[in-house]
Amino acid sequence: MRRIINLPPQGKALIITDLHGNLEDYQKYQKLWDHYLEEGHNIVLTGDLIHSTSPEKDGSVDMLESVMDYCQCENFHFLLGNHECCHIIGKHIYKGLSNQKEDFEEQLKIKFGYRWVEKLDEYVEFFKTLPFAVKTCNGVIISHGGPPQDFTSLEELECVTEDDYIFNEKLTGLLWRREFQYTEDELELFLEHNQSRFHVVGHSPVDGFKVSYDKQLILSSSYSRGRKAYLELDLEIKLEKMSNLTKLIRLLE
Ligand SMILES: [Mn+2]
Repeated sequence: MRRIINLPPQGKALIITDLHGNLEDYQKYQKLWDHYLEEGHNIVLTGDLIHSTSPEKDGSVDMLESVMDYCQCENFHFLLGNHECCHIIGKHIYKGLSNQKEDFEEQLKIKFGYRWVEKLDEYVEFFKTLPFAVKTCNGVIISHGGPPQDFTSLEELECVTEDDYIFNEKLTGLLWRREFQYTEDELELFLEHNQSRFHVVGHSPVDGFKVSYDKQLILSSSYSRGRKAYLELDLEIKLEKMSNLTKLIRLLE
C-alpha cells in the first residue's frame, strides 16, 4: 500500500474535507464524485469522514461502508484523519462533552449487535491501510492537517509501523496540527522538502475556506463555520500564486 499518493498530471482532482458523519452532505458530494470518477478524474477525501457532533443523526457508519467500496477504485483516495486514527490507537476524542470514540462504538453496538467488535476490528484494519498525503505534479500537497514540526520529506512515512500512529511526530503532526500551531517558516520548509508550492488541508473548521501564510489553503467541506467549500483542482495548469488555487474553490449548493 502507498502512503503518499502521486496524482497523474492529467485531469482534475476533487478535494473534499471533514464530512464528519453528515450523510446529507455526503450524498451531495457523492453525486458529484460519481460523475468525476466516470470521467477518469481523481477524488481525494482528506479524512475525518466519521464522528458527528450530533450523535442522533450521525451517518458515520453508512458513510464508512460506502467509502470502503469506493476505495476499491484506484482514482479514489481516502486519507487518514485524526478521528479515524483515534480508533487505531484507542485514544478518546471529545467534541464538547461527548466522547466521539465511544459514541461511534455505541452506534456499532446498535447496528451490529454482538458482531460489533468484529466490525470495529474490520474498520480499524481498514484505517491502517489509509494513505497520509496526496501530491500533484503542479505543486500541491494535500493532507488532513499539518504541517508537522520536522521538515524532512514525507516519503519516509511509506514504511510506518503500528507504533508510528502514536509516536511518530511527523505523522501525528500531519494529523493533528492546525492553524496557529505552526509558523510560516515551518510551512515553507515543509513545502520545500516535499517539492510543493501549496498545502491543502481540512481539520480546522473555517467559513468555507481560509488562506494561511499565502501558502496553505484550509477547506471546510461540511463541518464548517458557515459556508461549505471543496476544491476542483485542475492537475494540468500552472499554479504560481494562491489566487490560481482559490479560483478553483467551489461552494456546496
Ligand atoms: Mn481533524
